[in-house]
Amino acid sequence: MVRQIIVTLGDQLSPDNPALRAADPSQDIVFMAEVGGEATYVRHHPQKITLILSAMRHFAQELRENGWTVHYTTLDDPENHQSLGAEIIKIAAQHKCTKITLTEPSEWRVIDDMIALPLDVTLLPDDRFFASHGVFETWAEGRKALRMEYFYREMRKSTGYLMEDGKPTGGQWNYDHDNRKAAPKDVTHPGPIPFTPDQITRDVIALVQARFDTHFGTLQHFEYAVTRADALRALDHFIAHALPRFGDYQDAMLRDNRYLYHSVLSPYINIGLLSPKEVCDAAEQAFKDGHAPINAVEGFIRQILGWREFMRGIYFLKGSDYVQSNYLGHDRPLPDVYWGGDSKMLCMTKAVEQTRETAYAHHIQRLMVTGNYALLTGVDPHQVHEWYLGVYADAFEWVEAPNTIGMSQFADGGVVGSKPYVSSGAYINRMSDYCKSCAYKVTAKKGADACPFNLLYWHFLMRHRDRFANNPRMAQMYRTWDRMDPDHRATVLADADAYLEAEVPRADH
Ligand code: FAD
Ligand code: DLZ
Ligand code: SF4
Repeated sequence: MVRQIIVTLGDQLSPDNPALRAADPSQDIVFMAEVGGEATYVRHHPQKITLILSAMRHFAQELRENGWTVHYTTLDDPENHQSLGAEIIKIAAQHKCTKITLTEPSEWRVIDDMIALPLDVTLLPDDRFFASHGVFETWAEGRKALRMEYFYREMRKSTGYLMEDGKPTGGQWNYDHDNRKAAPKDVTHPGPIPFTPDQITRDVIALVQARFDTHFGTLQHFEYAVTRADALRALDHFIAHALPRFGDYQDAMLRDNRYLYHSVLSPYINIGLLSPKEVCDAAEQAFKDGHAPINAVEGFIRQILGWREFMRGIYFLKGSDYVQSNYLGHDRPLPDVYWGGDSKMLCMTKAVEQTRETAYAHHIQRLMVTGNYALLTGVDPHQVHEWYLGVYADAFEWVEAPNTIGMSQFADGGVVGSKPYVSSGAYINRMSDYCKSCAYKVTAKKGADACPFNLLYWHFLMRHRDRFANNPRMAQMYRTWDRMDPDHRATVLADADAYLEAEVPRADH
């Protein structure tokens, strides 16, 4: 007789996830299911689907080895209903057990589906984060603006990371001004460990190739870790080889180096193979051992303890409608370049190419290349959101949506950021080596060969002048524009209009 069914979702693969902790292997069974519905509600990248399904299979194997009874539905099971809810109902009926327990799903869509099940469902708070919903809500209450930096300081105080006698180590909360070095000539770090697929992963690759080969993304070189043991190796490798220079080159981009000093740990943290705490502990230890400098370690810990926790807090605070936000009223369709269509823009082509081949791009590529271009061209933010949610191995709505809708597209009207992240080509040129080999000229401000970012930047600022001219962080840009020669300004705006109509036409054109 089964006492309860412990549902374990594809991003809950932590041995200590709360539902497993609350269970008893002698009376309860674990239920896991590979379902087509989760791979297609947005068309996920084949490498992302492979990562999750292979990690699920390995996790189920480990649970069995540790004495659990696991009911596991594979994707190609002919009886598979291909939806989580329908599979749970089927298994509950088979075992004549109505009691279902799971760790709170990370996404509103799945929470709603689970609560709606005609069963006795218990959701346990997901304590694999530093801040509970309650901690974030209490911090946010009564504040006019929610700014990551202030939340982060509270998290530093409550966790004690990089704190000495109640003060931040080194005297500063934030060492970001040291973390904006231009791209280095030679990168000494070879990038993340390329893990060789084992038989389980090879089976999943074949399955995914057979079923999802129309999804954007290749599967030729699948190199992600799919077990906790390998994810721990990836963490050790990052700490040993990349962390010391992580800070310096955090914002840099190189056309022939996809990773620079980034960790590529987000997929593992987000599906539960690594805990954010053990990752931050390892980084702090590297500082204490004198292995990595403060700007690197503080910068890295801030991404996880600050940004990652802040984004989750915003997602749950703002509710399920947040992903529909469109403050700027942008309505152009996502252009083909995002799906690998031809483009003369080298930065876009390179960012999309590596996304297709690895399901990974680092933060500045997402924010200042693909995100910047979508924002400047006025693409419908929901389409942008669905693209990011589908194409990255680490993309789960709770973290992807505040980054895309909020930080990148300013579609939430300033909940996440105090101003839009927009830039002309000059920023990309300063931080990368893309422009040297681009068909466009980054120094040209107008005309057919002008870098599109240069035209679109001003077009964006003028389209939204009413909204941003009084923003203290943007007023200077409007003053610069107003000082320019009127004929020059008219040509820039006309060239931008022509570019938009040719490259990013509205759907009704
Ligand atoms: P590193 O640069 O090595 O950073 C270390 C860790 O910090 C990451 O592994 C991640 O866990 C955390 N982190 C860094 N920046 C952020 C951030 N802004 N928000 C939350 N966590 C952060 N991150 C996701 O995990 N999933 C997403 O779906 C996602 N979508 C994004 C969409 C857009 C438009 C943008 C601009 C950013 C998005 N990010 C997302 C944030 C960030 O780009 C990725 O976390 C990072 O690129 C992952 O690569 P990495 O592990 O090499 O990160
Ligand atoms: C993303 C994903 C995919 C592609 N497939 C599955 C799956 O087959 N089974 C599963 O349990 N989870 C999968 N996931 C992860 C879920 O979509 C994830 O749990 C939700 O996005 C967050 O609640
Ligand atoms: Fe990108 Fe413009 Fe540089 Fe070309 S010139 S790589 S389009 S920023």
